[in-house]
Amino acid sequence: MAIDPAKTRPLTIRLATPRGFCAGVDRAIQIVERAIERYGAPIYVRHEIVHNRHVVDRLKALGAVFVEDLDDCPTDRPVVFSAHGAPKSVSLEAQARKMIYLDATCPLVSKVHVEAERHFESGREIVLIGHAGHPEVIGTMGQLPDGAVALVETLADAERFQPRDPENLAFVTQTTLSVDDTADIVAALQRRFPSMAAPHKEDICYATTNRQEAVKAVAENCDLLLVIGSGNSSNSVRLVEVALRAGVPKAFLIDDASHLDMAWLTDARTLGITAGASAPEVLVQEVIDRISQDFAVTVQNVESARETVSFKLPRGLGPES
Ligand code: 10D
Ligand code: SF4
Repeated sequence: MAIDPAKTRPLTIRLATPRGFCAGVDRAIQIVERAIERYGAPIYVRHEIVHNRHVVDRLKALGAVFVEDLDDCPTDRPVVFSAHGAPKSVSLEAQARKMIYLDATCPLVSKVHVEAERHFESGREIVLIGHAGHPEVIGTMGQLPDGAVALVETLADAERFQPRDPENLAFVTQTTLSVDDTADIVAALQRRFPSMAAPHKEDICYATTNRQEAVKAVAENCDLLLVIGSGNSSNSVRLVEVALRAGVPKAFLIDDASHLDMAWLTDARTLGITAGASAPEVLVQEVIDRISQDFAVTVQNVESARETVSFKLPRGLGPES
């Protein structure tokens, strides 16, 4: 039998660690699973619990119904709010309708909500660095009255932002931003408004920071880098940008192995792989398995940080209940 030369071609896969599920995603998925166990199906979920097609499809099969608006939920079924957070008006509305609701907002997003509220109570105008239209940004802005929070998306926005009172400003950020872009935006704001109050520590969360660092660590010598994740996942999209900026010639975001174009690997010797914070690890393994059918693969685990963070489930859904 003739040997297929492609199958004997060596390919090194540099696997970024940490990658994939963060503690907030893990907790949010568990909240939906436990709610289905406890209350039975259907359970309503306001917005995709996390931005991943596979996670959403699996939970749909278990009995979750995903909606964008509380108005689309019957009042006699429990509703879960997604990990990205929701405006205050949503929980107030659920209370007014006497609905059972479970808040799967990541504790690190809730922490930003609390920070913004404290600044507001101290009379400060708040700058939120983030992406317009993203549910986390809508949720954070929605913690406070209209006009209390000004959105800054880019360095250009930071340069032209005109506060009501330059001496009475604070900033907070979306948790899943590019660490490097945000540092530039913060530097511009601090140059213009030296007294601006800042978070104690970065609002960009540990998982976002670690996944971006891990991409930088695997980038060296990579001909191509694949990020496993869905197109609406902000933190996953950022990983593609980080790879390209670190000098990887090509980087793609793919949902799963079925979206892998083997032509991308034609001249590749070294391939980087990572996964966004909402992408299940099984999808990474399936991509490696698919590539191993055509190449003599060596997998190098490149570990740049160890993660030990985990979050408790809300009362009533945890192990004590
Ligand atoms: O779009 P994204 O990166 O904010 O969300 P995703 O659901 O992909 O990942 C989890 C991140 C959350 C919930 C925001 F903190
Ligand atoms: Fe929480 Fe960070 Fe994960 Fe978002 S990416 S859910 S803030 S741990």
